[in-house]
Amino acid sequence: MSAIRRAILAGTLAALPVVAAVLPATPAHASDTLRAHAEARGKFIGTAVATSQLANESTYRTIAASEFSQITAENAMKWDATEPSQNQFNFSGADQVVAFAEANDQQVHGHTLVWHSQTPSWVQNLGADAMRSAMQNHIARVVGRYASNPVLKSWDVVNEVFEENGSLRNSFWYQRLGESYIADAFRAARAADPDARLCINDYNVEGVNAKSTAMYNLVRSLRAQNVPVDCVGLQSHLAIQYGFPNVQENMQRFADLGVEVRVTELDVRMQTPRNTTKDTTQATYYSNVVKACVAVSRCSGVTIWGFTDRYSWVPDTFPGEGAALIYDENYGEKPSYTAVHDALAGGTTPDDTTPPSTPGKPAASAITATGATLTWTASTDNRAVSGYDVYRGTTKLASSATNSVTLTGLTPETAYTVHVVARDAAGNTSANSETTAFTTTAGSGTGCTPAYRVVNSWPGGFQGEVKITCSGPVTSWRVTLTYPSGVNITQSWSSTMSASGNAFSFSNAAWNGSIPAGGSTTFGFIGSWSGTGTPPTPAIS
Ligand code: 9MR
Repeated sequence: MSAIRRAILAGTLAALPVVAAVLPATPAHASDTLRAHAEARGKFIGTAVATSQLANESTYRTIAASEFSQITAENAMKWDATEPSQNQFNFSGADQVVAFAEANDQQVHGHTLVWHSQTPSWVQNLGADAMRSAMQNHIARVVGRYASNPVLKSWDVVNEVFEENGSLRNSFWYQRLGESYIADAFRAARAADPDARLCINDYNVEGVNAKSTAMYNLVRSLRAQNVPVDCVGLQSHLAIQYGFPNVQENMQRFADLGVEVRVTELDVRMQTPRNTTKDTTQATYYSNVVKACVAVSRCSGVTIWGFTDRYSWVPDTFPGEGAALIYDENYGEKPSYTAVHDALAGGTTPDDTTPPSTPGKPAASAITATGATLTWTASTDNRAVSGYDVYRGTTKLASSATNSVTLTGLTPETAYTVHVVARDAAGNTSANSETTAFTTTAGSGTGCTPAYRVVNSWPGGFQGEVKITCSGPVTSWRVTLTYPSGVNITQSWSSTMSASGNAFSFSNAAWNGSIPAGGSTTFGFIGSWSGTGTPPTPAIS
């Protein structure tokens, strides 16, 4: 136990000297603080801080100062705090955080300049040109204020710019200014402080998924255009009930773009109340995030979003959930504290060497020309199953955090024999599940594009046509038209038709299955429907 922790328990905090003075020189000792171990590894360990607790609670202050080498203002640097009315700046909270860091030899991470939330309505109501100017002015003033201060050398320039599916968030910024506001914000921040590391920050981007891939693509494209994006912030608001994402793999792909990666807002919530099992799982999550950062050299550190369960955003936002931090409500260290400590110290807990149990044999359903859904009985693990990988032989087809996955991008009319492997956060993998075989249905053919048109229509009926054009040669094809209800295809030519509900599938006739590279063929049909006017348009697959 460290001197600081002993002092906290003994109630002798006031007697402690300024924290920087008690930090040991590297190498750190097993009993040292989180920050001592992090510093020995060249990483930071951070916490979000709230200004009212910094001002009013000495235990809070002492832990924030002694255990962490980096702090982030939980709210005090957001737009509603720093510029509540246009050009009326208020830096009282922000200055308080910076002064605390200066006094305790800490770094500050600036959070955040451009966000759709906690931004006053006066900004949201501006027209495009005025909004762009207000954004640039805000960045110039806020970043500019601390540009010469060596403790504040990184900023979340834009925060949460993506929707969950990876498209750009339809925020007022995007609606008024389009995508360009992102590049403009980074350029303004660079101009205001050429030495600060400039980050794009988001949640649900910890593992490899659609949203993190969109972020990856945006960072790559911005950097290719010389937009100054230096760093990617992975917020990491995790929950033990949702499984552990493939954090290290994701961090590494960003690192391979040449950007700094940082965990900016780590917490691991659970359904309350706590129990030993949940605490143990939570500790594993904390440990694995820290270990991933330790393993990826471009990961600069991990910031936890607060440190005590006494103060956390989680219960207000997710009723029934909480206990997400590493100290309990009375500032007692939880197993997650030990996990972070040991992960930074190099691991004094025995490594987890127990693999998950073998997953059940996958069942295939919803098989199409290019996809299928697999579902299997979940594995169990001594700690927690962090995810599953689906293989065809030795080729990994997909990964999933749950016991189900939808495969995409398969080849039509092809037999697949697949198995599933479970893994845990320590990287242990289960034995292979039993294999399952399925065959994809016929598609329109590799590289073929069907073009649909209505040739002619009359009240209650129409004549349709599909022209299939292929970039590569095919020997068979199939096109499915799925209409809204009320449409019936009564007759077709140059194809063989089968119907299933409102889905009408057209396969090649014996004589027109072969289409050469660059060639095309056309089939037609007569439809009836109950409405009037323009015939309904089908979905084409
Ligand atoms: O923890 C912050 C909480 O006190 C605020 O009420 C809330 C307002 O939106 O923001 C919380 O912090 C968020 C952070 O700024 C951005 N990422 C998500 C965090 C948790 O909601």
